[in-house]
Amino acid sequence: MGVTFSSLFNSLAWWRSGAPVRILMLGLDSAGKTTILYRLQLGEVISTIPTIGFNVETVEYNNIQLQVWDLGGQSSIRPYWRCYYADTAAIIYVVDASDHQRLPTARAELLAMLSEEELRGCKLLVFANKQDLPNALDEGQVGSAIGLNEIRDRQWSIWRCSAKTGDGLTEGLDWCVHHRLLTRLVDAIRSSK
Ligand SMILES: Nc1nc2c(ncn2[C@@H]2O[C@H](COP(=O)(O)OP(=O)(O)OP(=O)(O)O)[C@@H](O)[C@H]2O)c(=O)[nH]1
Ligand SMILES: [Mg+2]
Repeated sequence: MGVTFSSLFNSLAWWRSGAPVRILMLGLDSAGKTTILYRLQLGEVISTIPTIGFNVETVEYNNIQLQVWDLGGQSSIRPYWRCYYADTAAIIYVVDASDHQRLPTARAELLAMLSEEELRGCKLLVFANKQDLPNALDEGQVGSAIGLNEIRDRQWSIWRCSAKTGDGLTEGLDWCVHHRLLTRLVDAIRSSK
């Protein structure tokens, strides 16, 4: 079928090369993005203030360098998200699963973002965060509320998590990282035909 070992090898070599994978973390203000970022990087919960601008950190995960950009989610800052879209491998969209009232806003912002040309085909990982709170909706309920089932033009997945306890975060990242590797391999196979 014309697949060369060298193309597969090159793909794996790229994966192992240490070149960071650029990931954007977006979501409404107070969804828990900065808490997740530092929980992933430091393994602990830090006390946060609303992000004005962005935080960027390199998170090493399974020997892979993820360059995670955590953008402020306040409504006045959201128009600037698009300045960061170029060269994004994956989006992590964080939703406060206990904030039922703002789910329609979370949905509108997500769908607006996904319609941007620069993010075409970009994988989408959604975290239904704050599962430690008693009124948190589960991942199925959050997914329906933000319209995930209507998304047909990209791979997506939703995971329930709590940045406070750490539950669910690595499962979500696993999905992201494995799909990235699979995509690279499929691209390598296609280009070798
Ligand atoms: N109970 C609970 N609280 C959380 C969780 N994750 C974040 N928080 C709290 O939610 C508040 C907002 O968290 P941030 O991480 O600052 O939210 P953000 O999405 O970065 O907000 P912006 O920077 O304004 O966009 C903080 O008080 C966090 O401690 C969680 O999983 N459970
Ligand atoms: Mg923040």
